[in-house]
This record gives sequence, structure tokens and C-alpha cells, in this order.
Amino acid sequence: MIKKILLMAVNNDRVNGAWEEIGICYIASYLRKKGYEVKLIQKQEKEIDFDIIREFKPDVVGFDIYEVSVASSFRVAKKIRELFPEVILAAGGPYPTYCHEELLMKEPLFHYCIRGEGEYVFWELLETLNHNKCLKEVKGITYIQNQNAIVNRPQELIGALSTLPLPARDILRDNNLKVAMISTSRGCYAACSFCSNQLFWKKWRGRDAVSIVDEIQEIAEKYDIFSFNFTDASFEDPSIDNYSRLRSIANELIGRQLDIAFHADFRAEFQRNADDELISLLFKAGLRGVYIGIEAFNDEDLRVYTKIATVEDNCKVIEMFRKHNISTSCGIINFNPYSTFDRLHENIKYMKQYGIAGNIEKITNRYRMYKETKLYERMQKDGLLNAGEVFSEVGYNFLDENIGELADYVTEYIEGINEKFNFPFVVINNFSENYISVVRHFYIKAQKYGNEKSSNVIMDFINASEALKQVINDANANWFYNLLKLAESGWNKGTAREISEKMLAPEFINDLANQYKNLSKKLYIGLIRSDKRFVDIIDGF
Ligand code: B12
Ligand code: SF4
Repeated sequence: MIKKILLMAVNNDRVNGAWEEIGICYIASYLRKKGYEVKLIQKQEKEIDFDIIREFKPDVVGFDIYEVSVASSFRVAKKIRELFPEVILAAGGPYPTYCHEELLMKEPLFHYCIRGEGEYVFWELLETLNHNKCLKEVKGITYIQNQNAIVNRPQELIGALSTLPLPARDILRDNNLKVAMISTSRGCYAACSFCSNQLFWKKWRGRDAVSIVDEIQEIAEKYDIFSFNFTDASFEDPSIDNYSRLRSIANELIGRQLDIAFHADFRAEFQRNADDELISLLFKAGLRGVYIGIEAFNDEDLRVYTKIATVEDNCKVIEMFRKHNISTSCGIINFNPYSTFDRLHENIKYMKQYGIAGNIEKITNRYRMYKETKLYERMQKDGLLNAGEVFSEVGYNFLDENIGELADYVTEYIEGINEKFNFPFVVINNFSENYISVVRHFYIKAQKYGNEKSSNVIMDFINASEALKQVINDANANWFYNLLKLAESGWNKGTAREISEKMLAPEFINDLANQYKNLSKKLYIGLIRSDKRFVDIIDGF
């Protein structure tokens, strides 16, 4: 009889452990409601305590797997199999949804893949196993029978999201996280050619404002957390009715005076119908940072990505949020197999102008293939795939070989610096993009407390950090611009190295990262000296 379920998310250097894997948290609460005993573990691979698993003695272990966590999840699954040879292993999440047959056939390890939305399907699978019923009837799973992968019919999506219990918060509590993830909707109204979203969720479904804010309030009160990250593909959806859902959520948050800070994802064309009044309302409700799927600053690439937005939307949306002191972080896919020099020049010009080049990853980022997406199918048709390496950033050829050389080189050079000096670029990106919006929220808090000393300490940090960001932004952009010119006139790796050593020397980057670290120490000490209330708030950021 299956009773005990362990749900796991294995983090590594590409899958950030600072964010709760909200998918397994939803599955946990659903299964608990149905009477199962569930344990949740989200840890870096090296930090997993197998004694805890040994003690729990799971009957079934379910893994949440991304493309970038396949190898680490397999290693952990193997160890669990050694501990419990009879255990049933299941996988869900983005990777098992698209690559279910490959995952099961790769080696005899996992028994089941749950494709897409997991709550109902996983429960139905467990019930079917418990009652020895026919597996063929469980929609949405793939499993192995006589060494073949059997792909059952797809499932229907769960109707209203309000019928689901709120996600379990074990990971938030056990990992002592400072940011809680809130999923207010599933799906997206856009259809970008590189994204697997529309195949996964099929249609958009959203929760109502009251239930969302109830959830936020409960977390704030129970765990003393004030920072929230909305996991919605696009927070403004459904974007067809003057953003009435957005307004209701904001008004509900303001009405309850929760004093929280939150981050959310938006699409660039949002700016077409948004006005100052709406953005002010969102700011008042606590919106401190946004992530915008800009992807490119030239209309040709935007067409390759089938974005709704144009370059004009991209510029205007950044300006709109910044005008209201809301931090903007931009998704950029600088390289794709159809990239041209003109398009790359446009991208870097705007990235420099808007300070986006300060995060080196925006420059090195290239399209990553996902199965069943429109861009992948187009490349397949154009014969651009290189068979040995599918589903990664390096699984395809560029139409222009010199651009391919450039794309490989920039990644290699940056990785080299990161390895030499303990990831200075990661430090820089975290400070300049992730922490700055939280620090801005500290400023608002300090003003509310009426503490001038704290306000000054924070303002000093913001100003110094902005100055550093300008330095790194210009250095990164100028370095890339020079490499771009080199590649245009004929690629030469030796010259590329000379340019790099001169314009983006490893020691220079390491020094900038240290300057950021010193600034944050100064902020920390300054704040706890000036106002004891900051001790708890700042701890962990
Ligand atoms: C919000 C989001 C994020 C957020 C939050 C992720 C999170 N912790 O939930 C953040 C910003 C942290 C994020 C990060 C990344 N993301 Co993301 N993200 C999304 C996004 C926009 C929405 C996901 C969502 O709706 N979550 C809500 C919850 C309820 O859904 P869910 O997590 O998928 O869980 C359900 C099912 O997957 C399933 N399930 C999940 N796990 C399991 C386990 C078992 C055992 C079972 C049975 C079922 C099951 O059941 C769950 C409940 O129904 C999607 C695109 C999209 N619109 O779908 C991309 C997406 C999932 N992300 C993607 C990627 C690549 C990443 C990153 C790897 C990016 C990177 N660093 O390179 C990181 C890795 C994650 C991490 N922790 O760092 C890809 C995944 C592609 C792939 N095949 O692997 C997607 C599909 C976007 C894309 N490019 O197409 N992401
Ligand atoms: S807007 Fe975001 S989630 Fe929606 S289809 Fe485009 S990339 Fe995917």
C-alpha cells in the first residue's frame, strides 16, 4: 500500500535554490488533502541529507525536473534507488512533460512521467497503483511496459484554480527562505516561438484577488515574510479588460495595509494600455521589481521570436516602470541561429543605453531549444540542428559561422573568469539586479519608520551601487561591441583574447565584485546600527 510520498527538487548552479519550487508545493498540499503523508525536499545536490530520506522511508519519490537539472536529479534518484530498491520513482515538471519517452528510456530508473499539470494526475496514478487498476486509464502519464514507453492520452486541465488547496510551505520554512512564491495564474496569452508555455498550460486561468491576498497575508503573518515573487508567466493577463484583475489585486493589497514588496513578470506591450495611474497603484500595492521578456532590440529578431511587442514597446515599457522607481530586469535572447551583425549591433546599442549590459548574461545569452516549440521546428526544417547535441544552447548551427564563433567565445571567456575568481559575475548580477529592488523597499520602510539615518545609509548604498553598475555596464558593452566588429571583419580568436584582456580583464571584474560585497557589508552594518528593526528584515539578503 502506497502511503508515503517524497517530493524533491534538486538544485544546482543553474537552478536557483532561493526560490521555492512551487509546483511540488501544490502537489504536496493536494496529496495531503487526499490523505497521503508527504515530505518535501528542495536542496542543492551536495546538501541532500540521505539520512532524512532513510528515516522517512518513502513508497514513492517524485522529482521536479528542468532541462538543466536532469543530470543532478538522476544522480540523486540513483542513490535513493540504492537505499530503497523497491521505491517507485516518478518525474514531473517541464522536462518530463516534453521529453517523457527519452527520460524513461534513457536508463531503467524512473517508472513514470507525469506530463503537464500534476495535482490530479499524480493522485490518480497513486490511487490506480493502490487499487491495482489499469494504468492505461490514467490520462497524462507515460510509463514503461515490456521495455517500451507507453504514452497515455493527455489529461484535461483542472477547471478553476480556486478548487486547489493552497501550496504547502514546508520548503519556505525548512530552507528559511526570505522570498515566497505566489502563483496567481497558469498559462499565458502570448505565443512566443521559443517558449514551451502554451503547449504546457494550453489556456490561461487565474485566481481571484481575495484568495491571492489571503494567501499572501497568511504567509506574511505566519513566517514574517514581506518579499513575494509572483510566478505568473505574465502578471497582467488576461490583458483584454483594462487590467481589472491587476487592479483588484492591487486594491486588495492596499486595503489590507500589508506593506509587502513583490516582483512580477510583464510583457512589453503592456505599456500600450497602461497609464501612470495604474503603475502608481501597483507601486502603492508593493510592486518593486518587474521582469520583462524583452528578448531583443530589433524588430527582425522580435519577429523570429513571434513577440507581440516591437522595439518601441520595449523601450517605452522600461521607461514607464523606471519613471515610477520600479526596478526592471529584462529577459534577453541576444543570439539565435538567424542572428545577423546588424541585429546584434542594435541589441548592444540599446542594452548599453538602458543599463542592461551591466548583467553580462544578457550579452552572452543565446536561444535554448525546447522540444515542440515553433522556433525549434523552424530550425529543424532549415537543417540547422546538429544531431549530437539537441535541446541545449549548443545544439544548433548559426546561419553565419562568424556569429557562431563569437557566441561560443563570449560564453567561454566569461565562464573562464567565473571559474578563476569564484563567480564574480554572479555576485555583480545579484547585487545590481536582484537585491537592488529589495534595498529600495528598505528605503520606503526607513521613511515609514521616520529614521533619517537609515534612509541615508540606504540612499548611499543605492547611489554607490548605481555608479558601479554604470561602470560594469559600459565595460561589458564596449567589450562586446569590439568583439562584434572583429567578428564582422573575420573572426580571430587570438585577437579576441587580446581585446578581452584589455577591455574586460578578470582582475578588473573581480575587483568590481569585491566593491559590491564591501558596499553590502557597509549597508548591513549601517542599517543594524541605525535601527534594530532592520536586523530581522535584512538578515539573509
Ligand atoms: C515562473 C517561472 C519561473 C520562476 C519560478 C519557478 C518555480 N519555482 O516555480 C523562476 C523565475 C524562479 C524560474 C526559473 C527558471 N525557469 Co522558469 N518558468 C516560469 C514560468 C513562466 C511559469 C511556471 C509556472 O507557471 N509555475 C507555476 C507552477 C504551479 O507550475 P509548475 O512549477 O510547472 O508545476 C506544475 C507542473 O509542472 C507539475 N509538476 C512540477 N513538478 C512536478 C513533480 C512531480 C513529481 C509531479 C508529479 C508533477 C510536477 O505539476 C505542477 C502543478 O500543476 C514557466 C513558463 C510557463 N509559463 O509555464 C517558465 C519555465 C518553466 N522556466 C523554464 C526555465 C528554463 C527556467 C530556468 C531553468 C531558467 C534558467 N535558470 O536557465 C530557471 C530554473 C528554476 C529555478 N528554480 O531557478 C522553462 C523550462 C523549460 C524546460 N523544459 O526545462 C519554462 C517552461 C519557460 C521556457 N523557457 O519555456 N521560472
Ligand atoms: S510571454 Fe513569456 S510565458 Fe508567454 S509565451 Fe512569451 S515567453 Fe512564454
